[in-house]
Amino acid sequence: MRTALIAMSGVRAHNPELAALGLSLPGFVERGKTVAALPSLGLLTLAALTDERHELEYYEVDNVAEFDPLPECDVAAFSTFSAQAKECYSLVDRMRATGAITVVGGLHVTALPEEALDHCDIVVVGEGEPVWQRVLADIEAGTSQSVYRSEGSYDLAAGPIPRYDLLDPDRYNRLTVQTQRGCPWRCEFCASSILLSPRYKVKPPSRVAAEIRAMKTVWSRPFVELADDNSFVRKRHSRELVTAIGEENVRWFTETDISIIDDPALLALMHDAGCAEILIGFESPNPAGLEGVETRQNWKRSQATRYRTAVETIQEHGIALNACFVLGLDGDGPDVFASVAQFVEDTLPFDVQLTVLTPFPGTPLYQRLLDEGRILNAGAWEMCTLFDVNYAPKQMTVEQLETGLVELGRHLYSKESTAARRAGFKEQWRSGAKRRRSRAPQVAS
Ligand code: B12
Repeated sequence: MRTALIAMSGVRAHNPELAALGLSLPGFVERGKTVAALPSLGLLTLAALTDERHELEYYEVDNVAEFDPLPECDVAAFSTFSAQAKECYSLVDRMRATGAITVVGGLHVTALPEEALDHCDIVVVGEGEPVWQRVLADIEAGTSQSVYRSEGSYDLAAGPIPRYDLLDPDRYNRLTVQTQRGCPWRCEFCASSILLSPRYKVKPPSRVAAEIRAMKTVWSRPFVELADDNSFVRKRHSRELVTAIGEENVRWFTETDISIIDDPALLALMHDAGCAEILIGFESPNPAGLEGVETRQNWKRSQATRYRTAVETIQEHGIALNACFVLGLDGDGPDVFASVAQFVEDTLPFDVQLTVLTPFPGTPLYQRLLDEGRILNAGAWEMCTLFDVNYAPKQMTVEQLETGLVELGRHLYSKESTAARRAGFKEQWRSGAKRRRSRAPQVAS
């Protein structure tokens, strides 16, 4: 069967001021451009599970209206997140009209399979690997069902090596490898891999290294972005993972949580293994803002007093920190914009990521805001960009939140503020290196 794998791609922001600001501010644009240049790891993984007798083509679609001519195929398989779900459905409708069997998977339709079935023939709920071959076999036999579900118990060690060879290396400035799914924490707003795998699970480090080697056959010195939500949860595994990546001689980036500061030896190992930057969700510099964000143990609230030292502890190991803040949390009032600015200016993380609280479908946050009558436009998934406001904030107006985000962005992504953070990182790294040298045992000559 001729099979087209179609990834919805590109970045989105509907707030016109933000979109305009994105054109001029390095912080928004740099991250936007970097991220926008990523392929669909989900579809590359499924491609590797597709029997060789099926012809395979991989497409990335940023603008559905311009996606023309349509691929000629028997099966069209789509991957989308929430922000582009409606654009995806319009393309699904067009492909279905050509006679292709249409299949949709990914985080958005995992939360809302019924919605997807208004457009496609088949929806895949959850992880794709355990069901993809069955989907294709059933289509071939004419016995396909409308819904296939995986239960999240799939062993990542059993996965295939993604088909990086399908990519044109000139199109990307980095590529992704996933080392884990799920997270031990339960942040109310999280719409990431926890929707696929509630249980935290990891890929064996030797497999991660094999995937990086496969990537290197396409691109000799790739910058590797781990498509993880929280890479370093199990201590022993973390060391083995970092050592394995280090042996591949690449620069890399990942996401984790603040508990990494309890393991300076791991931070040192990460630096030596090529880790350039880590991203941590600080969410709010205010203890009140953090109240209830993590729903199991109020863990993020319990870490608030460590936020200031965390930035320095990480950066003094020569690892840049991308500190992420979620604006508009229920516990934060309009003073949060000044607090974030102050925190950043005091601590100087290399990068800052500003987003607004976003009720993604399938999250506890979405359900709570719906129950409280605070979703402004139900079903407006195009607003799920992390930059657009689609709920009534508790302690400010929608306009205050929108303006606050734009003004804080203008301030923190200015040339001056960015330069100060870059310099701060270098200074923290220098003084950390000096301190470690002075602590090293003196060897008598
Ligand atoms: C890489 C990435 C991108 C790339 C995506 C490339 C792509 N098309 O996949 C790009 C740059 C395009 C991107 C864009 C955006 N992203 Co993004 N992105 C990520 C990131 C960092 C990793 C995703 C990843 O590779 N996961 C690993 C793969 C293996 O998992 P997967 O895609 O879920 O696929 C598995 C299953 O879902 C399923 N599956 C998926 N597709 C299909 C299709 C079929 C046919 C089948 C059978 C199965 C199947 O099988 C796969 C294997 O099990 C995550 C953060 C994270 N740490 O997860 C955010 C994330 C996915 N992004 C997010 C967001 C918000 C955005 C943007 C809206 C940002 C913006 N302002 O524009 C846009 C959305 C545009 C869109 N496409 O809808 C949110 C999405 C939340 C949600 N539920 O919608 C995440 C979770 C980040 C977050 N902080 O919340 N992103």
